[in-house]
Amino acid sequence: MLSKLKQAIIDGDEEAAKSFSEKISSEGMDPLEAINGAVIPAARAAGEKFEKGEFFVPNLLLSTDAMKAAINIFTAGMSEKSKEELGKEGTVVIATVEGDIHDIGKNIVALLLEVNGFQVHDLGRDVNSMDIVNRALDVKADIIALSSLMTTSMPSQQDVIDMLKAMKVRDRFLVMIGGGSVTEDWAEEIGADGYTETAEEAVRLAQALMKKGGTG
Ligand code: B12
Repeated sequence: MLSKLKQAIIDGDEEAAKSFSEKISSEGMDPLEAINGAVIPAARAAGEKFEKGEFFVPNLLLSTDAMKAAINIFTAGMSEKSKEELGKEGTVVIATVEGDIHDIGKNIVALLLEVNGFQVHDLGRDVNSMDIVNRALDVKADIIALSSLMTTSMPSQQDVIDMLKAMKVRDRFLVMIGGGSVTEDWAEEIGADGYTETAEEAVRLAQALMKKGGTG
């Protein structure tokens, strides 16, 4: 069933994706197992097809819709369960940085953080750096998580950190960065507190950062 869901997402068949997701949910599979087993691999496969020239933008948009529909079905069951846990682990402000509209990976990171007990303020995509800083100050975030999929938008991750420094509030926040174009070296160069390649590792990083130096 997971492979059928994966294929439906790659094909951009939203109705089939919904029906397989509902079936998987009703059979009682752990939603995270379903997301990791079908949705994330489908996102990767669609991305690879795009890079090889087998897929065009309309294909990707259909895949994205099918992906979002599946994630909505899996998270419907999770939200009730996680409500009482919400915020226990810490507060995160997450965004795709200015100049970048890619949000599939960021949405997965936000979702996994939330189901793992973080209170997540998802500001969306192409978000102005100052807006990110202001919201982090407003909600007294512990962590600022910044996603960037393009080399052209990576400097916006640096902007956020530079603004925190200029406002003399850098030490109030833990900053983690990620997204397709980001590397460990970049994280070091701009003075981020951490980087991971996958959403699952992002949760472990957030937990580790909170243990090391939660800002309260
Ligand atoms: C889907 C896609 C699109 C979709 C986006 C739909 C959406 N709502 O997101 C559409 C078609 C709209 C699109 C548009 C464009 N795209 Co595009 N797109 C992709 C594609 C194929 C897949 C990206 C994706 O979703 N991957 C799947 C997710 C799950 O992976 P992910 O984002 O990397 O996230 C994972 C990790 O990185 C991590 N993670 C993500 N965020 C964070 C944050 C933190 C804090 C942490 C710790 C971890 C973390 O966890 C996630 C899950 O494991 C990539 C190619 C690729 N293979 O990556 C190109 C790609 C990113 N796009 C690219 C480009 C150039 C564009 C356009 C400029 C194209 C154009 N000429 O118009 C526009 C962008 C306009 C803009 N201003 O942003 C280039 C970027 C090149 C570069 N390196 O700079 C790529 C690499 C394609 C290529 N090879 O040329 N794109």
